[in-house]
Amino acid sequence: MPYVNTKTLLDKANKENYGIPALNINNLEFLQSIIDAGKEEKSPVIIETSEGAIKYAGSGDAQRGARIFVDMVRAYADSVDIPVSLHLDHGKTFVIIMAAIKAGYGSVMIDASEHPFEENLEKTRRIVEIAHSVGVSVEAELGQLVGIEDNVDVKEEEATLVDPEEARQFVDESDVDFLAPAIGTSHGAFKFKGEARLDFDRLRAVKDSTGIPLVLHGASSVPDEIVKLAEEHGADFKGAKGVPSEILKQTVQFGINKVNTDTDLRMAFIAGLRETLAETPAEFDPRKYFKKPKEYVKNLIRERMRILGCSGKA
Ligand code: TD4
Ligand code: CA
Ligand code: ZN
Repeated sequence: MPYVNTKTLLDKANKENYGIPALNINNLEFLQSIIDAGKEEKSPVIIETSEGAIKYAGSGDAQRGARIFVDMVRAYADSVDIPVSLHLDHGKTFVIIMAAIKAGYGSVMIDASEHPFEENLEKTRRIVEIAHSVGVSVEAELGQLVGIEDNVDVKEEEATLVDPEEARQFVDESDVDFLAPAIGTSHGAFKFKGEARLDFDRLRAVKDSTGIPLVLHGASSVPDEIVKLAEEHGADFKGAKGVPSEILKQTVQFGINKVNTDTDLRMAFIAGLRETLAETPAEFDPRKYFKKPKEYVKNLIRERMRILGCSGKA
């Protein structure tokens, strides 16, 4: 099936109330695992790459990196009967956002959330105008990604999380397609010191005030069994903690449609790789020692697709 615009997938998910994982890649192997998971679950697939991934793939040349990802993802999309889209994650650099649009990404994120509201709005508007003129959809972010700490005073916390009234104004005035509201998640494998907690009331208010597809960043679960498996083979992930599946499910109920996931894929891959290297010390063919890591990544994604409700939605 086709290589599609991310908006097609997210508008449907918004209407039918399910989430789709947006899965980060840096190379071929993770893409293969994702496509296989989507095929087996009959799920739509959103692939995303960071600016760092684009530079990595292009050996420093963003135009080349963006083209490599578009070609690779398109070639896979053409060969399967599930819809596949490609998105630029956390675009901050005008030149890289333009490289992605020019290369053929279906959507881009403009992440200007560290700037004051007006400046974020202005930068987002500028990208929306360019992107929409060539049929590319746009994600923006409001608030800062930080975990909700029990001992932080409320004022400080409110300053970093999204303001639902600002969200309404931001969406109205920017014409952005998807919004990432900060509700207490953070990137990486160490999200919470105490119990995992997100601001659901705030999420619901943002959904009410905007109505558009919402994005959860920092959505990895960091499953215990993956951490354990990796640690059995030499990894040290002490204190690793993610967003439990039950909470992910609730965020979808309250309006999240795009669920950004990178850490979990990295963790599943390294667990499989460590296991393989420990068990087959004589192996040096990458196609063989990547087999189990790829399978672990695929299985993790399949489970996530079922949790978010996008299985069978292709
Ligand atoms: O936006 N993301 C993915 C972040 C990718 C970072 O890539 P670089 O290392 O190249 O900068 C997420 O929100 C995923 O969050 P997660 O919970 O998986 O860490
Ligand atoms: Ca940001
Ligand atoms: Zn993110």
